[in-house]
Amino acid sequence: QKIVYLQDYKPSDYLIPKTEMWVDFSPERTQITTDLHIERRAGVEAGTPLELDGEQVELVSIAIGDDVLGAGQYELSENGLKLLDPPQSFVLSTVVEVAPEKNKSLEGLYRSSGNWCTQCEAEGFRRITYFIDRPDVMSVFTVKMVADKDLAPVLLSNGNPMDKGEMSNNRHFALWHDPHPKPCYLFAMVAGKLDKISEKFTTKSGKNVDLNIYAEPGKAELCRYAMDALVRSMKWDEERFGCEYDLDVFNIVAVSDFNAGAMENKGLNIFNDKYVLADPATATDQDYALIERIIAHEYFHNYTGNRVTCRDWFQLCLKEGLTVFRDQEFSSDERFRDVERIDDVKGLRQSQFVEDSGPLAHPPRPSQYEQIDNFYTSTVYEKGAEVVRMLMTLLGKQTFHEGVDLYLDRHDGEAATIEQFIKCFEDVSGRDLSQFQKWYTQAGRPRVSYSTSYAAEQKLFTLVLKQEVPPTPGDDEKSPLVLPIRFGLVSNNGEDLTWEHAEGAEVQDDLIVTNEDEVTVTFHGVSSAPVVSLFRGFSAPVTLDTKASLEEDLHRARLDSDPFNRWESLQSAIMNIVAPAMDVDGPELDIELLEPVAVALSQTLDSQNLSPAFKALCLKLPTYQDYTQRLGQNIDPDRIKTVRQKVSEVVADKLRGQLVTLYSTLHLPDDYQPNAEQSGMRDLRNQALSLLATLKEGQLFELVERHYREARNMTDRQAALAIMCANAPDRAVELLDDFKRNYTEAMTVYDKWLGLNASIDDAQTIDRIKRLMDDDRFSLETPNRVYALFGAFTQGNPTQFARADGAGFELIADVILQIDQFNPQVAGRFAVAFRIWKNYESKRREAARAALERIKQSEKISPNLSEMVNKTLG
Ligand code: BAL
Ligand code: ZN
Repeated sequence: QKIVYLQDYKPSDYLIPKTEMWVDFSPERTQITTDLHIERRAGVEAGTPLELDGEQVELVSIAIGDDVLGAGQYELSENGLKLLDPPQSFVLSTVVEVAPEKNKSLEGLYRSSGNWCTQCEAEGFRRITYFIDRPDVMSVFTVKMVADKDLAPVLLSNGNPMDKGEMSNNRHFALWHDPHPKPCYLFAMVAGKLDKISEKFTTKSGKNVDLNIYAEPGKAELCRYAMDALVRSMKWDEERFGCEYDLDVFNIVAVSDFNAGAMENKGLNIFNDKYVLADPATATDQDYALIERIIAHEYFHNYTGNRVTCRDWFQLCLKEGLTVFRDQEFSSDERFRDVERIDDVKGLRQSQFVEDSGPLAHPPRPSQYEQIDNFYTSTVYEKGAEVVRMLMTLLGKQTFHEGVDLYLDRHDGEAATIEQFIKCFEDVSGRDLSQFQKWYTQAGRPRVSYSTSYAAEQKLFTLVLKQEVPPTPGDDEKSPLVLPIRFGLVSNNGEDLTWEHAEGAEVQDDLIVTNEDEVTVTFHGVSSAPVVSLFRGFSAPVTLDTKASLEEDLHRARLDSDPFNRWESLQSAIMNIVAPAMDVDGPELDIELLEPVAVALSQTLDSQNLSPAFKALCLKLPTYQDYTQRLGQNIDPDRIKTVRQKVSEVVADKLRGQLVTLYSTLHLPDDYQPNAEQSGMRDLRNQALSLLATLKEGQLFELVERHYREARNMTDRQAALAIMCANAPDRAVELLDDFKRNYTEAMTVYDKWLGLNASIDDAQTIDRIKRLMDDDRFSLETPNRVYALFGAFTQGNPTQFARADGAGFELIADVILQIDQFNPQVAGRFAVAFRIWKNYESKRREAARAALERIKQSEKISPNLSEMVNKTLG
């Protein structure tokens, strides 16, 4: 396969400042007539050929001005067309036809539930027409859409609506013009039968904007929460980042067939409908929070991504990391900041840390790729966001915002790079950020260890910090990174101790900044021996070696003023006690050691100061993935499961009275609201029940069943089902039948039912999944069905997916191969399920290898899948 290298970047020889399209939709074929106003870039030699990208489009005619080109005047291939000696400045007119009905890859122009829609990022526009399909070629688009009035009463594209009208033969048209030059990956069209809800928004400078959210007929009312989130996002972006909306309309369309979550096309966001549609009967609190966040994320791209875009796809994290950071900040401002932070870090560890520790490790800005579709990863997104957050920590909020302002101003309307982004922060702060920039270019994360000592007489506290970045595949030489370490010195009674002065590193207020392998920081004038609290708020994405004594962990867990480290220390205390027993050759779990942890948890639950949402997080004991990360190798999922079950039982037994009281006395208002406060209360109540149910007592299962039957919202109903699936598979199967009969009319709920079925940890699950694949409403062609069923299986059911007999791996290999025939993006994404295959104990390792080899040896696998499998095999 062809590898693309960052170092080979050169600007395009030709530019397309203006693009005019005429799109004629009909059920059989869609015809696209395009006028590209092309100019040779200044300084490029005459006679330089022009190469236009084009795939799976059928060329009907081609002309330069009025001259129709004959077969000898251009070269046509599977990947595009070439003009050997084009003029300096000219209009190239093409007519092409595409077949959206047959397009199951969901890239380019396709149909979803009868409606036409597009997905162009990263390289889908070339499946609509011939173009220079790269992000640094930006064009002003005007689009005329024509369709049958009954088939497609709604016709939408980017920018502002300019005209519309009737035509002969029951047809009509709409004309759209987007005044902002944009790369073609931000192009979008939607044509079809859709209902909508509308709102008005007045920007801070008084501009009126029409907001519309479109959904399939009958579903528009389910878009109310998304609309509310959109209005709040627009306001927040003005207040926090000064970004004001810049078109007359902002449209969102929810479609039911979509590979990703959503897409930030200029003025016309297209969404996977599971991130738009919600009401209390069908969506959980978590669904609502995700909708809020993704609506915000796509909207925020209007500046960070659209107004300033990426020079090339290596810079993907320039827009994604920054925009994830912005959506995380939005959620933190709208909800509980500390709880959001913990949730985000849990997510980061669950996906990015795992990616970073395996064969697919790569930097936020990679330097080579085969298929860019495979690089929409948690490293680019979530680690990219962490790097931006570190910039803010390092420079302070005000200087950081000055840097962002400068970036958005200096590069408005341009396609930028990470270097240009960083330069803006150097310019506003006067700080040299060249070493900091390595966070973008180096894969892997530092392991930080520390030791402390205290000299009472001199009142001297000494902290020795060491960082080491372990090698990642193909990259053994690592440099130390700049670490912004928020910290505190926690006294006996939990107060943060002060110091007179510090030396050995840059220390200001509660921030240590170091860029060395090893540093000794001395604090003078510390009045008593502290317990140090490092990386408060998870101020850098590192692995902190927690060789801390249990006492230190428990001290922080009870008293740290930083909620993140309070939660972190509780988790760390449990992991330190439990992880050794999970090792294949490890000791038995000593349950006595869990006693003080249970006491700390109990005190947490009793606290009057901590929020229900925070308490709920503390009740979620370390996850399967937390332990696999800790163990690193020789993983036996059955053993991890047995030990985790034991830990839950012990803790539940010790907290039994408290949990029962909590469950029965925590009352919520009758009026369901998906806000942070109510969500936290529901979460705490459900976590209490969840922990109790691990005791596997009949009476408790009765309580779970009652919770299901009396639930007045999907959050509680789904929680009850999940608890039953995890603890009593036989009873769960009965409840799932009831759930299917009574609640799964909405496909979003049907998907929950699929996922719950796939999460059951018993030997019948693989057969159950195979039966579900034959269900009338299941289809491999709809990504949401695939994510629901197989996502829940590969991520939420490790013991069955990684069965020692290899049946789970074989099932997923079969599914990936089937999907790859029509949707390589989704197939490639699913291959990440195998990314920890080398970490299993030998039997499972060999079974996973065999499944991967089978995929690799299969005939005609896509380039997407091939890249993923080859890299995973290593
Ligand atoms: N740009 C792809 C979808 C997203 O990250 O917003
Ligand atoms: Zn994004």
